[in-house]
Amino acid sequence: MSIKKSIAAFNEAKEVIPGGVDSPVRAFKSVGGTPLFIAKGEGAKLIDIDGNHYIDFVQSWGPLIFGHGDKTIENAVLEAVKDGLSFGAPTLVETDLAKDICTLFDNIDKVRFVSSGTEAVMSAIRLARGFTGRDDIVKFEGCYHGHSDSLLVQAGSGMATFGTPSSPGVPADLTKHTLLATYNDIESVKKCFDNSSDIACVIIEPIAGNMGLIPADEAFLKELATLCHDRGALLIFDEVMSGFRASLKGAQGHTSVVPDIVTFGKVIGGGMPVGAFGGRAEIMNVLSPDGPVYQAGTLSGNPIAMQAGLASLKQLQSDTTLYNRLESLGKRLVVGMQEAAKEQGISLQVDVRGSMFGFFFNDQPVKNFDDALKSDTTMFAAFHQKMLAEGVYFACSQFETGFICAAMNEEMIDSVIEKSKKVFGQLA
Ligand code: HOZ
Repeated sequence: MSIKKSIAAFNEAKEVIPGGVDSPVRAFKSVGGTPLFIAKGEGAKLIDIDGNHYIDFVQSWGPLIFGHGDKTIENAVLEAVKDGLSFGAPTLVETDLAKDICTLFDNIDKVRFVSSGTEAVMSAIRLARGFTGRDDIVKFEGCYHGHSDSLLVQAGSGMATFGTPSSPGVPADLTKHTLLATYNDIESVKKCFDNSSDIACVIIEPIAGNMGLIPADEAFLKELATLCHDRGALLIFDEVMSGFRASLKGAQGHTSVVPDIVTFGKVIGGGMPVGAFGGRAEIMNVLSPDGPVYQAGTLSGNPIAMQAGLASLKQLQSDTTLYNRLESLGKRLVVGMQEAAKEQGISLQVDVRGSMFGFFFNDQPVKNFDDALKSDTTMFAAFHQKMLAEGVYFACSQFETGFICAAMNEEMIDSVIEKSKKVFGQLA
């Protein structure tokens, strides 16, 4: 397999784009090799500019639950484009999409749209602070909530991939209100509350996807919700990744815990740049122009992105067996890979939530960031490279999640398991 054109394209990009990429994890730095430059996506497959085909388990880092080039979403976008790209004024489709979300979630009376997950979370935090009149926030080590200043502390995703605890350029003054707790460890959260009476909110990825896939335990989430409630802090579920991925109701389809605010991104835009945050009316009404908490965006609620999101959500709601199908494909994949690895004496820890899957090169259960960091990243890098050469495109970091899309089938999954058998044999 030749990737000559991708190598040349990467070198050219590096001349004019820092690191040759517009988002750091894409650079393949932790797995070695060259990022592939993509020419086209077709269903479950990616085609690079050298003409190589890959089964794509990244799916644009989550948004494409129907795979590349889904006709319904494509047509919705093409129709919308004919009427204009952006108005910076209200359109009917924003209300349609908002109604869909509010109907789906009992705890969401109102929702506001933005253009990215980062914006959604940043705004949700400001809202929680404005609503409670408090300044401190609690986040968990290894959870990633976008790249706004106060959340870039012990963050997952690219920060975990590159082993950076926090970013230069973020003044300590801006992170001094961010308290850190350990995922799945309620005592660590209690300590935060013992140390501060000024906690506005606790933000959590209830199904963590940015330190690899680590779901929160139900008992932990319940205690967390009680603690927040008792101490007058809001609980924010960051469902930018798990929203409409882990189930139609995201993590809320897997837990009885009800958060005060939920953030969305990725799937909600059907592949277009969309983020959203929503909650009870009493909280959301604090937002400007009804209330004093300011939040805005020129392209927020952009009609093309809204139509893509609406088309995506309508399809998700109409196919009642979809999530079960995707989850069984995910389980088939990780269990097959786990068995193949075991035959070669390699330990894999695996998990699946709806269409999200994860695997760690680790011989111990992974419950938090520290556990995840003990994984064998050298082995992961070798596995990643060799699977790529076999035409399988996994996320280029041990600390990211894999995604199943509706265009995949059992035959495709079985072919990947077969390829993994060959690769584990080479790695043993
Ligand atoms: N932070 C994203 C994954 N968790 C990566 C986004 C990208 O590089 O496109």
